Amino acid sequence: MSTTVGNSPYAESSGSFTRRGPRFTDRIVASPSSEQEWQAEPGRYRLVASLACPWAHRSVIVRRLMGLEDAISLAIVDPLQDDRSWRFSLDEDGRDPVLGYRYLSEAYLARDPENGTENGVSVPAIVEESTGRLVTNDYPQITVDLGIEWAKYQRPGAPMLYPEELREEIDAVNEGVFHDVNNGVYKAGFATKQARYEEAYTALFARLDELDERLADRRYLVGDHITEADIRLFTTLVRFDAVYHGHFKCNRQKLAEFGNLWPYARDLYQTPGFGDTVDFDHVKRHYHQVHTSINPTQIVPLGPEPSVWLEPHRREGLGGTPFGPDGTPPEPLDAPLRPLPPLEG
Ligand SMILES: N[C@@H](CCC(=O)N[C@@H](CS)C(=O)NCC(=O)O)C(=O)O
Repeated sequence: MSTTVGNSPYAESSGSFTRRGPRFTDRIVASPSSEQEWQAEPGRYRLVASLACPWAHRSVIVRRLMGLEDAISLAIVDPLQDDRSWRFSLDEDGRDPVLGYRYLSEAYLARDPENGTENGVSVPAIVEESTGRLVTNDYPQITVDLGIEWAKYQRPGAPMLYPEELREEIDAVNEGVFHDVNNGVYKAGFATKQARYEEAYTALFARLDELDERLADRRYLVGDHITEADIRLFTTLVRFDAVYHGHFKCNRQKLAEFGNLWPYARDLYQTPGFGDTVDFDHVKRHYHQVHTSINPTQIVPLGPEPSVWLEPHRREGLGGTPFGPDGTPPEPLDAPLRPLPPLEG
């Protein structure tokens, strides 16, 4: 069994969970106009992700939906961090084959030797392959930029995930989803005061009720096609019953007990680019074995049964098309992204 981080990697105060924001907010864009903007260029960057992490998962989905696999390479870290954080221990000799690093922190320190890791070492991270320097860990901007700034290198039929005319509505939905759902489950799970937990739990389920209602007569959250809003909600929903319901005590009900959210999440799961980037082994092992303050035995639960995600969703009747009027799905993946060896012990 590997060494794990004993406590939550997040700062806590007054019983509340406080998220450390991204620190490196440079962007990769089509036409850079300042030192903080890097040129979008195939073969230049490596996306480092954990398949356990909902924030990193967003970027893995978007890279696939946009067909950027040949333009931006992908490194998958071990779901278990040690006291030096994310590491490439799934790779031969424990080193990333492109960057040559054992730890993602090396890319942060290559970018800023003094203070690179002072705000944590988080995924997703985009690293310049030739220099090994971290470019950005700004996860909300990463997905928006992969969708827009890399247009020249995207596959034919790629969707528009953040269309201009819908941005205001997408941003408004994302705002509530971020605070109450994406981050809300963490606020509930890492609370160390009863009142803080209850606040997070109440806001989470109020928001899920609202979203459930919103999805009663529309296939997607905003407009008639998949957008950033669906991706951001999906990566939390797909982890809900496997980790947040039990491990983070978000247990008023399971996702599978919501009338609309559950078929909506299955619809997305069954869409190429979504379910094929989900790995419940990575997800369950990370949360249950890394957060030893919440789960000191580090036992990883066997359930829930993943095949329920493939049950028919019957949402086609609501109209809308996943990839837009002229869009097409990405090619199927031939194999899972990074299967793990069986658990020992
Ligand atoms: N830290 C980012 C989001 C990404 C994130 O929290 N990733 C987690 C994994 S799910 C991570 O890498 N945590 C380690 C750390 O922050 O040091 C933020 O809130 O700006």
